[in-house]
Order: sequence, then C-alpha cells, then structure tokens
Amino acid sequence: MFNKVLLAIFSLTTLVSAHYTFPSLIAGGSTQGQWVNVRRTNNYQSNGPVTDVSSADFRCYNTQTAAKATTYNVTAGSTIGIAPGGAVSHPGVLNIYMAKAPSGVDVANWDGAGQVWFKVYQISAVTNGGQSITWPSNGATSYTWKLPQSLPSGGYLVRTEHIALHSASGFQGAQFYISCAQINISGGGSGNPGPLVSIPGVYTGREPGIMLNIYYPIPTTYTQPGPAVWSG
Ligand SMILES: *[C@@H]1O[C@H](CO)[C@@H](O)[C@H](O)[C@H]1NC(C)=O
Ligand SMILES: *[C@@H]1O[C@H](CO)[C@@H](O)[C@H](O)[C@H]1NC(C)=O
Ligand SMILES: [Cu+2]
Repeated sequence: MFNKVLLAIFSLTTLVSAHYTFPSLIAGGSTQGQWVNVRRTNNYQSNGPVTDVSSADFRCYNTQTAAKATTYNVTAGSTIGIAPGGAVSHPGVLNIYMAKAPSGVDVANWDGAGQVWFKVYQISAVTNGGQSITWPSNGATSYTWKLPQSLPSGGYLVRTEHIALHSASGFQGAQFYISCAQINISGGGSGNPGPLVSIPGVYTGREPGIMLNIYYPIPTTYTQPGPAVWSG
C-alpha cells in the first residue's frame, strides 16, 4: 500500500516536471521576466498541454487567465526569442507563428482571430531513412530567431508552439505547449507575410507530423506541420 502511494506520487511528480511552459520573451539582448511580455497561460501552475487543436485554447491558451501582457518594443531585423520555464523535456518539434494586429488596434487588446497567422521559425525532426530520428528542439532552454527586415511595423502576437510527440500515435495524443507574446515592431518594411492561416484551424490533429508513432518503426521521413516559414 505504502509503496503504491509512493509510486503514485513519484509518477505524478515525473509527469508534472516533464511538462513545461513558455513564459519569457527574449528581446533587447536578454531574457525578460516570466509572464511580463507573454500572456499568462492557463497552465502556468500545472504546466499541462493542450491536446485539442480545435479548442479556443489552441491559440494562446489563456481562456481562464484572460491575461494581457506588456508589449515589448523591437526593431525589424533584430533577434528575438522565447525561453521555457525550465527546459523543454519531450521529443517534438517547434513552430513560431506571428500575427499583426489590425492598424489602429493595440495588440494588447487583440485576440488574434481570423486568417492572420504566418510562420516565422521552426525546428523540425532530423531523420535518417529509418535508422534514427532526433529532435533538436528537445532539451532547449531558449529558442531565438531573426525578425525579417521587411516585416511591416506594428503590433504583433508571437505564438510559440512546441508539439510533444512521445505519445502521439493516437488522435489527440500529441501535446501542444503554447503561449503568446506581444511585440511592437518599428523600422519595418513592406513585406507581405504568408501563407496566412487561422489558429485554431491550421491543423486537424491527423497530420502525419502530429499523429504518428515516433518509436516503431522509426519514421523514415518527418513532415513538419503547418505552412512554410516566411523569411521576408
Ligand atoms: C514602447 O515605445 C512607446 C513609444 O516610444 C512607449 O510609449 C512605450 O512605453 C514603450 N514600451 C515599453 C514597454 O517600454
Ligand atoms: C510602437 O512603436 C512605435 C514606433 O516606435 C510607437 O510610435 C508606438 O507608440 C508603439 N506602440 C506601442 C503600443 O508601444
Ligand atoms: Cu509533459
């Protein structure tokens, strides 16, 4: 009995510590405070994932907190990033999406509805014809990327999505770790970011890169979910 309780506690602890959040924007050359420039997510204590790609929480995961954040000023062409609270601890892949608030709308008051999201960065899997599959985004304590110089100036949501694939062989088995930061870009250009997608809406949950067994047989190829990266 005692052992069973201990085991239960141990499994619970392992489970919780295996989850993660993305609370910190990296900008201006340093990692900002947790939930300062990132809208506080529902799982800020549990660290639990979203598994329903059609739910309202699939966008910014803040339906319960209804949190806004402080918008960080950056320049187009600069490097920004996101840091997890701890480290990313599941095999999986990363997508970063951005969406521009309509002109005249403060991004702090904008919910990111509509077909407005484009991908700016991704870290996929590395395959080797079925001999091995590796996950370069796993174990990371930060992700950084360059904002294209031609991005139009204005307020943007920056949505991080790490897709954990350790139990993804069935529908809704993939775990999505999500958060949205707010930035205000100045010095931008006249680029036309795309392809644009809606979130939720971008996935069905049955994509080959979302519903798959990553262990056996070892996948020979991996298809990153979502549109191509827009690089300016
Ligand atoms: C961003 O820049 C605007 C205009 O210069 C300023 O009013 C605002 O306080 C800045 N935001 C932060 C968080 O510093
Ligand atoms: C965004 O940056 C522009 C240019 O610096 C500034 O005029 C504007 O006030 C900023 N907006 C916010 C919400 O900080
Ligand atoms: Cu986990």
